[in-house]
Amino acid sequence: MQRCDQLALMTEEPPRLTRRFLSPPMRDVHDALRGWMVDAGMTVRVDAAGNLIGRLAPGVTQNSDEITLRSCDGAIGQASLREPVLLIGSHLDTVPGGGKYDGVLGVLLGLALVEQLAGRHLPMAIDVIGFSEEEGVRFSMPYLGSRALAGSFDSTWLANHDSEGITMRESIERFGLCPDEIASAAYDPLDVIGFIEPHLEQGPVLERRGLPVGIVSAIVGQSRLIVRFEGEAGHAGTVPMVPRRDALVAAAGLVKKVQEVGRRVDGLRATVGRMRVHPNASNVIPGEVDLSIDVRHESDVLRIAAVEELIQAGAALAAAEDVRFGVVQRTHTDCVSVSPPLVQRLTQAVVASGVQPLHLVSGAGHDAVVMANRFPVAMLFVRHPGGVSHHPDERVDQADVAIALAVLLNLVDSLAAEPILERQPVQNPS
Ligand code: HGY
Ligand code: MN
Ligand code: MN
Repeated sequence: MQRCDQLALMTEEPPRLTRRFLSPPMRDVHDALRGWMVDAGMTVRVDAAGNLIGRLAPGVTQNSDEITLRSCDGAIGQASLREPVLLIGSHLDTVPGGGKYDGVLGVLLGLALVEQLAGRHLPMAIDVIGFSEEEGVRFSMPYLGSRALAGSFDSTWLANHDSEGITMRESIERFGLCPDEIASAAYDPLDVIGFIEPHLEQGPVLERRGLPVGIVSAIVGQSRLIVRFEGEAGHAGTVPMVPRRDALVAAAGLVKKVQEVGRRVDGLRATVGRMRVHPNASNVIPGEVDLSIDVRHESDVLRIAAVEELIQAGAALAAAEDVRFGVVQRTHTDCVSVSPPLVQRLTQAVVASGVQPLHLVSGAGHDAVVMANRFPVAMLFVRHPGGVSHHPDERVDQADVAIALAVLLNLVDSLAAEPILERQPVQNPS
């Protein structure tokens, strides 16, 4: 809990917690985590996508000070990765003005687990992963870290730029890493026992049920779009009201439509969270507007139908205002299934910790979404008092974190005593 407090001070815009992909405070987070991991006997590396990974080697744990950075100058020298490995972790980036547990809690639970395992003989390695990017804030593209580890990072994304015009390639190089080596960050599925992501629930279910932890049964699909309205800028005082080609008037109609569709389709979540207005001056008719649209549903069919309806509505609203309309960027992840054998073990571990097992669907996206395309995954949710997330009021109770840690210890015991032997690439349809 103290470490969560400490990492929450590492921010781009104090006192708000904002930590985007490979921003300067991410380096501070790496420094802190590296120190704790080395003290816990782990070998630490940062891969070319900026994921920080601490490895606890199989066998009796011992102190280690080996630190590697996968930089362009070839300073590698990392430990052999060809051994069965259990992956545990979550992301280190945050949304703007985020809370101090979303992501970080899962990384620190992995580290605390390793600390608890001190002196134990394990037949497998444990990698605690701090993913570099999950929220999609800096480059409007989520899951950059997990895509690298799952081997699905598309190198054309390196040309995308952030709001300051810095390309993803430049951001990686400025952090001292080599973007052309991202492909080598991927794990071989034959080595990976599974990926466990502990995470704050970010919702009210466990609190309502009076349970400290829960087991994720599926993660809903998610579509993220950026759409653009292009009208004609002009003088706010001299251009008559008719005819005007006001991009923001058309965009405002779509914001309302997103809410309407979200309310009409049972179980749908639809949000406009970001808008860019150009030239963004009070005395200029808006000439161009970009909107983000985030759409989620347990059913991929209903989600995609909603996205198509919104695109058609955008086109109609644009035509009514005589402005142009287009989809600039679109990413999808389908609803993700978790690994039945791993979830069964996790469920047994929850029961062994004295907690009634509850399975629940995650409405939030997680690194597990992408990892599930290549590896068996399971997620452990921790109760979230108040259920407010992506907000500074995010909270978690220490007693619940202690139970989550006990569950993870029970899970490792179970996997050490009786491995899940079949390790092969999994195919989720994202
Ligand atoms: O947006 C999400 O669901 C996640 O928190 N990145
Ligand atoms: Mn989040
Ligand atoms: Mn998260």
